[in-house]
Amino acid sequence: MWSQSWVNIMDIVKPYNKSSIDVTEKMVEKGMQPVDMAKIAEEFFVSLGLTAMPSEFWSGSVLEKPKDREIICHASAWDMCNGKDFWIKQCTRVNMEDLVTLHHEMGHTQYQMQYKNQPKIFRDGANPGFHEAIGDLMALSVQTPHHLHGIGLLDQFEEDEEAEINYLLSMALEKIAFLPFGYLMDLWRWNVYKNKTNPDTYNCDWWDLREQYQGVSPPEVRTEDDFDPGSKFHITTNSPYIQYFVSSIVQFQFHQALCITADQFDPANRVGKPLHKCDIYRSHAAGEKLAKMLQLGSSKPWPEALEIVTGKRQLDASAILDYFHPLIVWLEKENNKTKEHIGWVRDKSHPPCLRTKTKKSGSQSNSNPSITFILGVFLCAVSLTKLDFFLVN
Ligand code: X8Z
Ligand code: ZN
Repeated sequence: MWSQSWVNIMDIVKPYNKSSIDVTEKMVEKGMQPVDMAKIAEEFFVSLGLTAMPSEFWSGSVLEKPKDREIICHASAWDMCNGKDFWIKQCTRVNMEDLVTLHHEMGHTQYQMQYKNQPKIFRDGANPGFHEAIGDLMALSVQTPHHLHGIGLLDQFEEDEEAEINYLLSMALEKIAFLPFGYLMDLWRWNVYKNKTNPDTYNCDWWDLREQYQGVSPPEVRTEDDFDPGSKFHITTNSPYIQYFVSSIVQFQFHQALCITADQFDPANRVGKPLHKCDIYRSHAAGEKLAKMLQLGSSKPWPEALEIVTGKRQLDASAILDYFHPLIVWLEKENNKTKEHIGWVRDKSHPPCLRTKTKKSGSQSNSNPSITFILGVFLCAVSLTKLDFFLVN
């Protein structure tokens, strides 16, 4: 709905006809349950020498959508701050997307458990982007075809160049397509706070950013009667979003550094040991480094935490470029061949959003004023009669 992930168009844009790297079918075929998916995620953390989920995690977490009540299904991780109760809440569906989300949530839990001995004030991520990055970092290894095969979720997979491009393209539809969205969410919100955008232009300003950064337009014309940013959980719950943008950068820095530690990536031999094939599974050396950073919580400035894992103190997007290098080369070649236009232009004859408002805002937006008045008089009369009755009795 928000075009924050484009991986669902993989079927249409897949360059080569190779076996699927989506393991959803296999998960269903195996009769996998949400708890089994959580065990897969836990096992990965444990393989690095990190902490297993405590019994309180298994008894306190909500891993499935309750049948008897409504809950907010947006996945979240909870530190109850007693050093024991670490829970997640996820209405897990049995599919690959939710398997990745389970790793994401458990990344929060692992971080919370690692810094539990810090004073309360430091029990947080080195910065919010670090907190969002840990589970995704695990998923970068777990999603590799080689790893999925190893844990019995992928029967066969090809290892030729075409299969690699397919894989990298699906990862790019997830990770690269997210970047403009991760950026514009808070850009829009900060514009609200700065009064650069106001209630009369909330929706069209949103669609301007969507078009400018993501290159998307709505399937039907929107107006100021609509409030599309409000469809996003983080807008209505006032949850900051820029951390997901930071996470998208820093998780590749962590991945690159830990892959070198695990001897799974060799910067001097990118063909033999490329970054996108790296799987840090079972590397205690990588786990030790990561744990050292996680245990700091927010007790040190984030560049210091970053330095422990990467040896660098700055956010740096070159690790993403490293990861996607073969795809970049391939895309440049293909786009040259097809003379593809790089970018997008607004179709001026079809504006995505009209800066008009037909409905009045407020609870009585559509009501007739005279009916409202008569109703008001009637309700007043009723309450006065009741008051009279009460006083008399
Ligand atoms: O909100 C989340 C997590 C919980 S922290 C499920 N994410 C963002 C989103 O869903 O919009 C993870 C990716 C981005
Ligand atoms: Zn998160």
